[in-house]
Amino acid sequence: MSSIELNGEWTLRSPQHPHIAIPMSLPGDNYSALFKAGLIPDPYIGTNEKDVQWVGEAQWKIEKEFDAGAADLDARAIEMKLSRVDTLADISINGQPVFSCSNMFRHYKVDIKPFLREGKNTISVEFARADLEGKARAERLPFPIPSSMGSNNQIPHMNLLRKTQCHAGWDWGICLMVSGIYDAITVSAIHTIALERATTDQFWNEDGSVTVEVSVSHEANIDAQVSVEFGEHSKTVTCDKLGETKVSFAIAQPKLWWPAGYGEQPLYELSVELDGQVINKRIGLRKLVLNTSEDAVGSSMEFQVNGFPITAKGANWIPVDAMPSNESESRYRALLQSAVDVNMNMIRVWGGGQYESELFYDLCDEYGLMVWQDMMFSCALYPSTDEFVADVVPELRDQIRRLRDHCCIALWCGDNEVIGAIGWYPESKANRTKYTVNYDRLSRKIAETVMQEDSSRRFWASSPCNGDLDYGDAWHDDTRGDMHFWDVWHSGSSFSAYLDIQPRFCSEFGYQSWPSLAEVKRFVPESDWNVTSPTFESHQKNHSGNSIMTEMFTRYFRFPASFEQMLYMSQVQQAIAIKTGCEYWRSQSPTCRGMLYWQLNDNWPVSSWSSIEYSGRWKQLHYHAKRFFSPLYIPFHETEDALTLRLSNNTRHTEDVSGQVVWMSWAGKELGRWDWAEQVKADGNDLVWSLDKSDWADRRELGFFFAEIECDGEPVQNTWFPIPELKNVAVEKADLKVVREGDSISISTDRPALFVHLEHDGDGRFSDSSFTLLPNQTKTVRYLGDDLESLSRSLRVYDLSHSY
Ligand code: BMA
Repeated sequence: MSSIELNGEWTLRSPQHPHIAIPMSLPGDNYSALFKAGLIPDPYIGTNEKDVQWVGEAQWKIEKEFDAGAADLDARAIEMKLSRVDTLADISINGQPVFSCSNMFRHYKVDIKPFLREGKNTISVEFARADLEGKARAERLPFPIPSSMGSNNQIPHMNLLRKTQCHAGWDWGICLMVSGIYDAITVSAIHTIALERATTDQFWNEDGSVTVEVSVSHEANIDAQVSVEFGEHSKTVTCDKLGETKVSFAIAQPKLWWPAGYGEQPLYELSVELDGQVINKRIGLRKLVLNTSEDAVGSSMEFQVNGFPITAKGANWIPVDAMPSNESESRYRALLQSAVDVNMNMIRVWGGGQYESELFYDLCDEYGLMVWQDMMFSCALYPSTDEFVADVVPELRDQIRRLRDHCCIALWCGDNEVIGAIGWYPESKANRTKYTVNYDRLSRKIAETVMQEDSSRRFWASSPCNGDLDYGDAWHDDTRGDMHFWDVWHSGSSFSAYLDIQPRFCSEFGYQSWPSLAEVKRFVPESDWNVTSPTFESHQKNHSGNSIMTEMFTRYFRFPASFEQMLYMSQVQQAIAIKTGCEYWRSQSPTCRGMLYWQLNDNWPVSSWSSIEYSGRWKQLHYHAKRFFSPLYIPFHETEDALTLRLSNNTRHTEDVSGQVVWMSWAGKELGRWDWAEQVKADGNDLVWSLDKSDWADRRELGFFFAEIECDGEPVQNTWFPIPELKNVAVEKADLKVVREGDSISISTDRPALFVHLEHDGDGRFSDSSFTLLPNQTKTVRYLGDDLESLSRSLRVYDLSHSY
């Protein structure tokens, strides 16, 4: 270690704005510093986004004074490590240039000892304008490489910069061209030998035992001893002269790591110590393969963990915040906890964001969330020039080396929708061969680098993709690969379009909603409480988003009575959309082995496809996800001649399950009731009940079907509407009785109440919400949070019958 501290307070200046000299805290970004100093308004409130664009149109310089003691300077070398430097940065110490960065995703390491003097030193980082560099690079290209300027990015040529692509805006994202350094800077004194990294490999034996091989990389040709501890075992060995020392541990009875819902997540502590430098990791032992073997339908797309087939359930992840200073352990924890709380077991780190922070992957290891990891290329074409490839290869090397020991990572995927993007632009449509070869040149390089660094996992060229060297329409191919299905939403199809496809693995499909009233209160001035107001339009980045949602109301529902009811109903609509897909695809198990909806989170308050609002509040969809992703679930499906209920068991155990189906009229009269009991084997999907169409289909308008089971001691319900266009049926007004005592809220009703949803203005969530409540039952919901004051002041209970 060294006593040199480079985190904490720096001073931020801009040559274009000489009056600015304010504190900026590292890790952190310049926008946050300017906001904190009162020099810009909160970019997330009202229409402020447009007023803060000048920040991205300036150069910035940050500077810090620090002390170096005599003891520090005694070291043979002083290593400074930097990562997530955003983006074009020249670093100097005491006025002497040290090095330059040009790639936010690279890890930089430099010996700063030659630049230091005893006592006071000054370090400075000058950030050049990314937008101008993008233009300059575009001019140097041998042929144009188009990007989604306008529909996603507000600034051109982001695809030529190795910077988080959504910093320039996205179809859910604010445009803030932030700069700064977002990981802590570390400084280590090297006395005899530098420790570079430690990585592990798992070699599994037939008898279930595993050999864990730890490879320690260090400086070559220096005599030293390295100590390695793994779980209960430890070894101290002499460093290999060639610079890589391997230490193996045989684990006879490994405690296996499983995805959430399939088993536990034991993690073994790994600690490597060399010359005072220490690397600590936590290692999960598991065998993971992606099975893409041929089957009756085409090829499967199935992750298997420890030999067991997994149904991947989850959502797509975007960066936590458009201003990276707002990333915090508590927000990462809350978001990922919210994912496991609704029975997710996979998160896709989407290619337009960032290789996530270490904390993200630590938490995914701990919670049992598998990670589909995209490389950071998204929705644009990318160059395959020597210059670009030379920037990308070391980036991938740095990232794969950093991440490969996280057991959560299930797959390396080359990009998001870049194969698809070949079909989007006039240039590439006119010369498809040239742009396809261009794609493949970069893609090969990415594949090669990833495989060199980690051959234990599969490389998947793109999401969506039909397989290696397959440039077919992965958006609509039900036979193989992963699919992005956007016909519902971008193409305006009705929700029933989800029932027309049977994807092998749907890695993106989404439906937007507006934020809840509680969220709106945090960023919309009351004068703009209207979905076509300036604030609402500037917080809707998908050009036709507001029209799509409004038009969909007219297909399914009686038009909501007020602004507040429009917000509520937009979330009902979103929940129905995503549930329709997931419910059907679960009923078709094992054809479909993955459902990752778009998107889990928001990086600022916005109208979007997310199921969790920017503040962390669960939308109705998130409560529904807990049911349709439940390890035991009861999907309804209308076949040609019956209504069926199946029991889908996504566990490793045989389960004995019993439940009921109720057919109920809108007035609350039982039209039928059936009890059933079934033993379903591990990973099974059995028919448990069916009702011939002759018994109900000519009376569709009378009511709805309701089913319930228990999973892990908690009820899991499902409601099915014979006529999905609820505007056409006689839903009766429900008289809801709500009694609150402390954190417990009891609700009862005289008529069936649909999408009963609880909301209040403060933080926290409810144990259940957006549920169906049958008459003459009392449902008790618990408030999980610590803002009881807000709960008692602002609790609101919505239901469908009062939306119009
Ligand atoms: C997808 C994503 C994102 C986008 C979303 C909604 O395909 O990859 O680029 O935000 O659609 O349009």
